[in-house]
Amino acid sequence: MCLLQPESRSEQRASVMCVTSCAIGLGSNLGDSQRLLDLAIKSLDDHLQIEVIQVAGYYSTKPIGPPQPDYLNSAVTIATSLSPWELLMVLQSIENNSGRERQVHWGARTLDLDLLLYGCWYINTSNLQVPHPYMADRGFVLVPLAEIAGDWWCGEKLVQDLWSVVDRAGVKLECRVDTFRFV
Ligand code: A4P
Ligand code: MG
Repeated sequence: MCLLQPESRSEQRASVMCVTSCAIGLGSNLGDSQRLLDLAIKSLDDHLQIEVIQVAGYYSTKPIGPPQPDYLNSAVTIATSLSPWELLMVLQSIENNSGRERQVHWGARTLDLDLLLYGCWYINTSNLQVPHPYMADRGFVLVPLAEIAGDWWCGEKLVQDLWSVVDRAGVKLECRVDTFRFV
């Protein structure tokens, strides 16, 4: 799979010397969720300080939280020279561009982008906690993430070890993203 097209993009990124590998979780259960996930991944990759490395399959998942439609969830790994807080702002701006409204906690949404892992960093600030505080308990996060980052550390455990014990019921592969669907 090749997400990057023109060579000039690599050249533009050549000046980026200090990069960190990160994992982002994606979720959507309002609107055309498949297209919204495609667009979000493209928006990430279009950012000059972010390179999308791997894209997991898209999974339909049963909602956790108030009654609402099923979700489409996925995960990507990226390399970035942004700080965690700069990256969070980019994620929130992509969410906002999708028409995301924040009315109900854990309620239905066009797009949710969570910073799951930022290298091996532990972050516990008022607006950002990494590793994402609930990821170890969520099949909808760990099933796609284990596909592309099973050997990454999440705290003191490997992602694949968290995956092996999490409840994976209700998480069903919808499609693989072998060729990126540029929109
Ligand atoms: N924030 C803190 N740490 C992070 C982080 N690591 N990544 C803060 C992203 N944001 C982080 O998020 C609220 C605040 O969390 C942000 O302002 C940010 O400063 P939000 O996206 O505005 O609200 P939210 O998503 O409703 O809350 P929260 O607690 O992030 O919920 P989650 O954990 O994202 O869960 N069921 C299924 N099947 N699939 C899903 O994808 N998602 C949720 C939302 C619930 N149920 C789901 C799914
Ligand atoms: Mg969120």
